[in-house]
Amino acid sequence: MINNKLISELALKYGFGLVGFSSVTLLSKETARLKEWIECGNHAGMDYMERNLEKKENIKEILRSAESVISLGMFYDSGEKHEYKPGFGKVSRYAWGTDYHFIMWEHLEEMIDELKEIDSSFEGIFYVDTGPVMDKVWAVKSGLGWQGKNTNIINKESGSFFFIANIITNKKFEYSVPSADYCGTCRACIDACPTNALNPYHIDARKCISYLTIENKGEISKEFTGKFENWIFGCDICQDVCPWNEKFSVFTSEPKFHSAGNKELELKQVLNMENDKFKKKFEVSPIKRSKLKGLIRNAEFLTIE
Ligand code: B12
Ligand code: SF4
Ligand code: SF4
Repeated sequence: MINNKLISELALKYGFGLVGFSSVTLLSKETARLKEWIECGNHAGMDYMERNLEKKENIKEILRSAESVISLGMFYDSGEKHEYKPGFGKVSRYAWGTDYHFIMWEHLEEMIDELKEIDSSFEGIFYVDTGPVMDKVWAVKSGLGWQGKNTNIINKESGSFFFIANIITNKKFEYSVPSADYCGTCRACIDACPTNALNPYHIDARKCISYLTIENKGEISKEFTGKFENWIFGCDICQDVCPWNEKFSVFTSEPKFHSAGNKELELKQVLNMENDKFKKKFEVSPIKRSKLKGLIRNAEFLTIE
């Protein structure tokens, strides 16, 4: 029988260290905030954020029979640290190994196949990052953690270095209790952000190094010169300074998240890289997303800093 216990066992078996359950509801308040965030231009050039708002609000538009959302978290902190090497740019830890989408999709497919074998009436559609689902909102509803002032989801026992997957399903469960907010008076993330992208519980992607080095298709504005703290792809500052990560970060059990030699990239090597070499080196890495053109732009920006 499909119940909380079985799902929790399977989640662990397939590498998800966090699991929680929420009942399907309309996300009217959250999508109103999302709309406002977009209307103020905070999504920068991420036009895809404007699409499918109706599905984000009502996930029954994705699965008519939806009753619950199973939220899952997969840890990716390998325990390794950045090294400070002159002439090298730092890569965000989420991109040190294999692209998390590939790893999580594979495990989710296997998990859903197993659930369908146990009960052929089980319906489940999963999303990780891409897709018309507000991953963080469901993770909070399912009790995986609270949304911190740095806007990431933080778990009191394990920090925030985990990716989120959500399975929309037709089955009912006992539902989780959302976590309290444990940010308190802390504002370490806000004070540490070198580009002032954060206000409590609010991010302006136009100023976020993660956006500027990954999603951004254009140039990097000169206003950020000298402020990148050597990040060439993504940024971990607002999570690295968070006391919940400093004290409680749980290390990943997935060897593919360990560094594949991509923790720091040599700027000279990036600037002289040919497309064939780029494609080969980053074939299964999240770094592929910026394309060679974007990575070279980032390296050039760091060399003028
Ligand atoms: C767009 C996007 C980005 C953008 C915008 C970041 C953001 N905070 O949204 C950019 C490119 C900057 C980005 C960066 C990163 N991302 Co990203 N990103 C997404 C994506 C695709 C959509 C998120 C979204 O809807 N944003 C829109 C805004 C409106 O959402 P929001 O900031 O959460 O806004 C809410 C709050 O402001 C809240 N709110 C408003 N007022 C108040 C008041 C209070 C008191 C509270 C509590 C809340 C609150 O309401 C809003 C709506 O719910 C999700 C995947 C997905 N499909 O959901 C991944 C996702 C959020 N990213 C993720 C990751 C890992 C990252 C990076 C760490 C990668 C990196 N190292 O470079 C950074 C972190 C930067 C940061 N500080 O957030 C993970 C986060 C996992 C986690 N544990 O939280 C996700 C969930 C992907 C995944 N499936 O694992 N990302
Ligand atoms: S990821 Fe970096 S730039 Fe973006 S909000 Fe966090 S500290 Fe600021
Ligand atoms: S650094 Fe402090 S304020 Fe920021 S998310 Fe962590 S606990 Fe919250």
